[in-house]
Amino acid sequence: MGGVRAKLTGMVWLALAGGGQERGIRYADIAPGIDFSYITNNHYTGRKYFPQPMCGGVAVFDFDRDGWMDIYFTNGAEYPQLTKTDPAFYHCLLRNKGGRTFEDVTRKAGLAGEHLDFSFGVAAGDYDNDGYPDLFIANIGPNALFHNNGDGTFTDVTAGSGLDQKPPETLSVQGAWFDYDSDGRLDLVLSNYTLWTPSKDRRCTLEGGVEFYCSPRIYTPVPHRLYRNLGGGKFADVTAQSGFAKALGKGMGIGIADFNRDGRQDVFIANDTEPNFLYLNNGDGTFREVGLEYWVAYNDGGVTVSAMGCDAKDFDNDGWVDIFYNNLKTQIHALFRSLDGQEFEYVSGPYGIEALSRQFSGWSNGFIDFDNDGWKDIYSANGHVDYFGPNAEQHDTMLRNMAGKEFRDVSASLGEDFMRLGYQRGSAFGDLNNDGFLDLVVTSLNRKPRILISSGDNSNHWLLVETRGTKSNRDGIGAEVTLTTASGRRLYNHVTTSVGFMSSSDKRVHFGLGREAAIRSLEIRWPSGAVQRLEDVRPDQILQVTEP
Ligand SMILES: [Ca+2]
Ligand SMILES: [Ca+2]
Ligand SMILES: [Ca+2]
Ligand SMILES: [Ca+2]
Repeated sequence: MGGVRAKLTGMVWLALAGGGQERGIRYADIAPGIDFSYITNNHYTGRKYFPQPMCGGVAVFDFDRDGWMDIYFTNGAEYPQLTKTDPAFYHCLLRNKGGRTFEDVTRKAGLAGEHLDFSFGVAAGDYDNDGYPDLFIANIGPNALFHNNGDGTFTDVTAGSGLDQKPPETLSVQGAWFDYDSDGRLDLVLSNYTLWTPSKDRRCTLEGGVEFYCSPRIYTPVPHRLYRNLGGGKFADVTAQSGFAKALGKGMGIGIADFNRDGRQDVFIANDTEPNFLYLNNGDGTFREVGLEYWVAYNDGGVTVSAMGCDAKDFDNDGWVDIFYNNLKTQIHALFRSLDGQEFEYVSGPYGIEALSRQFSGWSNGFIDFDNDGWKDIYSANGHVDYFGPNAEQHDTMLRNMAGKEFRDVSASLGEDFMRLGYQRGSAFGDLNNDGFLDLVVTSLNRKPRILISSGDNSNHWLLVETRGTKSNRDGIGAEVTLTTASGRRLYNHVTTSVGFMSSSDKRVHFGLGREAAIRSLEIRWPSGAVQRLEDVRPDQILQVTEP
């Protein structure tokens, strides 16, 4: 018997190895070993205020430019006055001291956010091109821009910047940095949700007076906003003249990409209970919203769903950027495959997403190649909106991309720390220990966040590309990178920090190379239009590339 089992085990191992299934990746949560007090605190009391389920934004970014990605968390506030009356509502900055140890430097950095109200998304981007990444934070009331002073401290420079301007009572969820007019300065697109104040909050109750979170459908949609970076720390609200004012939505995640490959940066915004928007950049300062004609406004049933976070990357390696967004349970997470940038096909059914996502309520997410096989997988941070019934607490999911043909759920193989049940919300991706394998940072309502380090080392090769723009914005946001392996396999990715929901990820462009140990060429198309070609790049390194 024992011999038979051993033989079978050996055969299974060989079969898996032959099929490209590498030694298993597992994630270990290192947060319990780090001295920090941050807990995602949405002030849950049973009196259910509408924005409360959205709490715990995350940014993975290298604020001190020492080459190690740091972590920033946003936090809630006390209802109904919306003040951070207690340090339990403060934000948190963790400085990465070499990949495994982190130090809480929130106070030193001036990033506790004690003067803000209930905060949602955070977006990292170097808006003034001084080399140090800055932070934009979306809030219920006034939003906030924090300038990175380059000495470990940040200053709130919102007042007078123009980003302090938004229509009264507008609840903002997420900002995203991108350079829509290619002038080398990062502009900001802002997803807004609705008009809301505590005094306008509607109460929804079950028999016996128990409250539940009301459907967003009872709240009014609003336009998303576009702010043009004028330089000198000033931004102009160009929502009306850009065409953004025409479409009213309830914005959640923002995906930045050049969907039709005309050299201009476009914007996808997932809307909750409203049609999704795809804004194509006309190149003259205006956008046209084409969600309907490009087939991304609705799911395949032609109905609106509770679209949450989103990501825009090329998952099937055909060079065209695809779209994913997650959804509440029973509503199916949505995968849209780009058909040569002309329209999108809803492929959740044929790719297996429909069956695998039905029982999950997803918030943040991302196309990440967690196993470095060259195919971007789909991660989703899960947990229901409300606290009732079975399956309210959920675990995250990792859907493995099987050679661009279908997805398979490999969550259980990633270990107990990955499978922890909770009300997961924000997530950001990045290589925290610089081993070439992407790590995850995930918030969960009223819990300490998880900092999940990948075990890596499955023998697959990789490359991280760190772009530095000169004519283009210094971050290189919007740069498209095409990697061709020695065998001729072509892989596509682009620079963006806007991934998932309320979150901002490592801006370095990640490639998994599978078993291939040689790269024939790397082509970078910069936002300025410059095209740079590098030959014979060594894999398994963090490659810094400066725009010529
Ligand atoms: Ca750092
Ligand atoms: Ca594609
Ligand atoms: Ca993969
Ligand atoms: Ca790593």
